[in-house]
This record gives sequence, structure tokens and C-alpha cells, in this order.
Amino acid sequence: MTTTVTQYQADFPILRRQVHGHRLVYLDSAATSQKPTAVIDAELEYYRHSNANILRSVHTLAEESTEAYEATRREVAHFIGAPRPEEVIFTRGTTESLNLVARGWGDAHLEAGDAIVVTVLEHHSNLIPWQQLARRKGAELRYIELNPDGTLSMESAERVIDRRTKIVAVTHTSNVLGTITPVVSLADLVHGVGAILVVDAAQSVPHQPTDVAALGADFLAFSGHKMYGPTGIGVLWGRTAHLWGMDPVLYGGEMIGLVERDRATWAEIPQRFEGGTPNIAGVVGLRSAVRYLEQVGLNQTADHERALAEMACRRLQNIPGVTVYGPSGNRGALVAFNVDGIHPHDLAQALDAEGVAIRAGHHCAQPLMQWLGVPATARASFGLYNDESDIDALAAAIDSAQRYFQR
Ligand code: 7TS
Repeated sequence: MTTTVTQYQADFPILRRQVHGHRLVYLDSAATSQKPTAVIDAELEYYRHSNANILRSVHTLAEESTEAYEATRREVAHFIGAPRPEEVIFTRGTTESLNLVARGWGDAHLEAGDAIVVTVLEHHSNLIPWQQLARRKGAELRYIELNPDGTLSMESAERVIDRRTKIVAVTHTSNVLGTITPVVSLADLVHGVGAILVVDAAQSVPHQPTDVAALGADFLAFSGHKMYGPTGIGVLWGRTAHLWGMDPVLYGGEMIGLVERDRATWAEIPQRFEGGTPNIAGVVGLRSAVRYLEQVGLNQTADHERALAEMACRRLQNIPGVTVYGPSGNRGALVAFNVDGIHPHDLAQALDAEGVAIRAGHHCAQPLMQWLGVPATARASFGLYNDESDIDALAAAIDSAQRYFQR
């Protein structure tokens, strides 16, 4: 991929800008990826040419708009290996998708004394909805612990997943440690006790091929904006039987069957979960992002980004005073680290002055920070447009920050 990566860089106009007089080195794709021209143009073209509300009018624009919206559902289903398009629900993003499962499925199926299982790795989006569900229902929230290298402990999983467990919610790839969790093995364990498996795929869908059938998940959530698509659009995939057993969460237009003065019935899936006018332009942009990723090839980006992450780990580990967190082998497209004597926020600011954009903070994973025993870390994360020169720039900027802060 390194030979063609320059070609992909040209697809992202923002990469041509300068920051503080330097070439932009964008290493914050785990927060949000940059957008290729194709995605930007698709949204513009939609507003210029086809804009109309969906599912309600019969004029030409409305039909074009509805067709684009529903065609995206079919393409997204194909993209993640979902057997039926109606299993794809459009949401604002991963956060809304996970809240929808907690409210829609959790409220309908959990009772006092049941258990919900999460892991120490979780982003707050895949933790707080379950904490709140546990509080509403009088259920117990349990944690799968980590091995010292930040991988998931299957022994711990076997201990905490039992007959009382109704939901196991786990990230596919940690947004801090890069840990890739053994979803397929977990699925066997979870289904063995009659529970459901919810997968937070925000950091995996953009970086590797996804096949919901092969994963064995019951629900899977991801965001468009981390996979080169627009902000404000995401997906919840769920098995048909689970979706039929779920209550709507947003009540209003287009999610109903028949409405009388005192009662209403619900539309079929997926419309019952998409009340109100959705983010149609976002859906159109998402379609373009899916097509872009399919054209580039997810196996190819996965190999490229894995090589970059490994290279970054090695380079950072060799800088005296730098601690790298997370597993040494199989990991996602990111690396979290700290530099002795420099607060990660100060480091991020020093790097920004050199045009290098990283994230610093708790990464919305405070229980994981507590496990690491640090208040915050720095994090460099990669997209298909990054290459070795970006890692050189990162290492050089860390070196000059060390000299500045330690003089
Ligand atoms: N789950 C994981 C694993 C994430 O990394 C994120 C966002 C979310 C859920 C929430 O996604 P959203 O699109 O609904 O906001 N993670 C990050 C991050 O690591 N830095 O900024 C956002």
C-alpha cells in the first residue's frame, strides 16, 4: 500500500493545508477521520440536486431522496455482511446506537438481579448506557478484567458471564490500547448462557473488513465519521429477531403504524427506530464513504495501518522516557503513550506547533485510565492516508518537545 498511499492522500483535500507553517500531519483519525473529496461532493451534490424529505411525498425529488437513503441501507448491509437491509438502523453515531440498544432492548428484557457484563476497555459510550440500565433495573454491572499487557482475560470472561447474564457489551478495538478483543470466542460464551452480545465497532469497522455473521454479534454499532464519512450519521445493526423484540425509543413521525387518540402501533423495522426526519445528507455521504473504502479495499488498509501501528510502537519504544501502552502484537491503528515529565496536554500542544495533530486526555475511558494508573495519555492514531513520513514527523516532534521541556 505504501506505493499507492500518496494517491489516497490526494483524495483528502484537508491534507494539503498547513498548520503553524508546517505540513499537517494528521494523527487523530480515531477521534474523527478526514473526508475524501468523493464524500464531500456527495453531500453537496445531494443538497444541490436531490434534496427532499424521504418516505412521505411522491414527487421526483422525494423519490430520488428516498431511493438514495434506502439504497445506502442495502449497501451498508452488504458492507458489514448483514443478511437483511432492514437490520441496518441509521442513528447519529455509535453513542446513539448503543443507547438505543440499552433503552430499546435492555428496558424490555432486563429484570432486577440480572447481570450486564462490560470490559475495563470500554469507551464511556459503551459503559454509561449500561451503568444507567443497571441502575434503572436493579441489575448488576460486572467487568471482564484485562491481562497485564492490556488484552482481554478470557478466564475473567468465563468467571463473570453466567446464567444471570443478559447482556455482554464489548468493544471490538480499544480506542486507547488498540487491543482487538476475541469477539468470536466471546460470542460462544455469551450465547451459551442465553445472553446477547453487543459489539462497539467504532474503531474496527473503519480499519478492517467486518462480517457480522462471522463475528456472532447480536448488535453492532459504528459511526460514519470515523470511516471517512460525515459526522452525525452512524449505524446500529441488530439481528431481525432482536429488533422485533425491541421497543421504539424516539416517538414521532414516520415510526408509527396506526395512531388513534389514546394509542398507537409501530411501523415495521427499521422505520420504528428512525422517528423524525433523519440525516439524509449524512446517509448519502456515508454511502460514498462505504464505496470509497470498498474501492480502496479494507484488507489493504488493514495491512497498511497495522504495519504503521507496529512501526510507530517500535519507534516510540526506542525513545528514552517514552512509555507505550497496550499489546505488543495484534493491535488496532493507534498507539497511546506518555513521555516522562511532560503532561500529555502539553505534549499535544507542543506537537501541534509542529503541525502534528494527536489527541491527549482520558479518551473517554476513565476506568481504563484507572487501570493504567495514569490520569491521561497521548495518542497517535492512523488512517489510510498516513505513511512512514508521518511517524518520522511524530518522533521528531517528540524529540524537540523533550528538549524544550527538559532543558
Ligand atoms: N466507542 C469507541 C470505541 C470510540 O472510540 C468512540 C469514539 C465511541 C464509541 C463514540 O463514538 P461517537 O461517534 O458516538 O462519538 N472515540 C473517540 C476517541 O477515541 N477520540 O474521540 C472520540
